[in-house]
Amino acid sequence: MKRIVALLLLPLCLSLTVLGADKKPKKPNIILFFVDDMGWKDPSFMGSDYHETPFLDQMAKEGMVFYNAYSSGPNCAPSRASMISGQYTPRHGKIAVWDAKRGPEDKMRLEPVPDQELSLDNYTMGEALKDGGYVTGIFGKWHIAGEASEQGFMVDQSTEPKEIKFKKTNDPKDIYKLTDEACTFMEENKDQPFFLYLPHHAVHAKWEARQEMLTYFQSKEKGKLHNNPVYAGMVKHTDESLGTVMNKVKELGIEENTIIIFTSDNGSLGKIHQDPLRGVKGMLYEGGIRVPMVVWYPSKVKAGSSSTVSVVNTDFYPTFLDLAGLKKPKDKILDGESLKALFFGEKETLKRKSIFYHYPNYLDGKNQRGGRDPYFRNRPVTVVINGDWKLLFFHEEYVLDGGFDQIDTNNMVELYNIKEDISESKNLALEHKDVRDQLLKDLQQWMDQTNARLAMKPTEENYRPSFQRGKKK
Ligand SMILES: [Ca+2]
Repeated sequence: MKRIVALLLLPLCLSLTVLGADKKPKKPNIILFFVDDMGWKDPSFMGSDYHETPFLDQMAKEGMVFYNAYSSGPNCAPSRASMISGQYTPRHGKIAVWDAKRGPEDKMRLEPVPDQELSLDNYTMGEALKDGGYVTGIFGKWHIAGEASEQGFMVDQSTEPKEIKFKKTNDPKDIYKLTDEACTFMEENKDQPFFLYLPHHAVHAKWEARQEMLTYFQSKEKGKLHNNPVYAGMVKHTDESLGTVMNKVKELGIEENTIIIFTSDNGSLGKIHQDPLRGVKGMLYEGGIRVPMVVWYPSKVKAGSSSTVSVVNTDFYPTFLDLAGLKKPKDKILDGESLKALFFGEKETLKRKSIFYHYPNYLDGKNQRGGRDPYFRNRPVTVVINGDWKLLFFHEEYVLDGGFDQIDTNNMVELYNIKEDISESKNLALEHKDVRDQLLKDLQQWMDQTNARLAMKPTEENYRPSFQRGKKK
């Protein structure tokens, strides 16, 4: 009898043990595969007629594609600082790459808001995940002030672009070296939750590809949209890295509990066309900020799913906390919103109404595609995207050309319906004054909340705007 009871109890005990193990939710491994300067149309599945991205296409088939994904900035440092801190630029001050005054100074009508470094006091997503029990590692381009190891990355194998020696290594942008390091990191940490941040130096200029890849694309028929063999080669090398990472996840048997997010830090250079998008890297037009984005998490994210909700990389910080079951840090404002419910197909919208950009700086670039003027890619600007509508507010015209009172004639705003006119070809500021003025109100409220300052006359202090009649500057 005892023996029978024991035999009966044995499977019960075993199942209890299993149940017990299941009760404690396992934190998912998080892999952020972050590419530099890859445009919205660069992957095959997004419409390139020349590039080849078989692994990314496969990831898109097995995961979820975000067709309206945005970077939080039009170039490297502001986008990365905003993503890692989870905050818009006015809160952390990293608004520019190198300098807020880039380009011909005699053509700058205002003094830009000075660029600041991301403070070491800023509690980053690296620190939040580390404190939440994750092993955190970075392999590639940090490009924010200080060291990644000081901002929560326990394994810091970040490098500067100048350290890449392609001629010597035959490793374009160190893609294969970084991939190997990332795979070793996963092997070593597969039994505990890890956060793998893999910000490749690719596909940033200067373009590099191995000879055999180059030969292949040189002999391939050129597309109408894309036609550069070196760039195409570099894109394919990067795609191979993604494939290696995905295969390593499968090989380690952790694919059920690992989420991979693929995206880019900003739009592409002008030579790599992104038609129908207007503008290039460095501009706040869609070509500068719209990026490819795919989420892969086989056990939770439906294969072949997609979303047209506008998302931005500042959403990643709260998303990762949410996925990991961690609380938002106290005393820290996170500007993004968790995307977890979107990923899991539980919701189809976000609470947020708008996405904002604040770039009160000058960025050089002569006669660039889609630019507003021939001297700069960016003049001081603040932008709001609200659903189908997008408004760009230009500081120079506001400060120097009559302010809000002269709004109908001074060209201080551009308004686009980006659903109907994704090319931002028709400024509707005069046709839809109601929308224009409402968006300006939203912008002003946001600028007050974040203390976002205007670029100013050189003798004056930076201040905030007022979009009310009769309040003349
Ligand atoms: Ca970049």
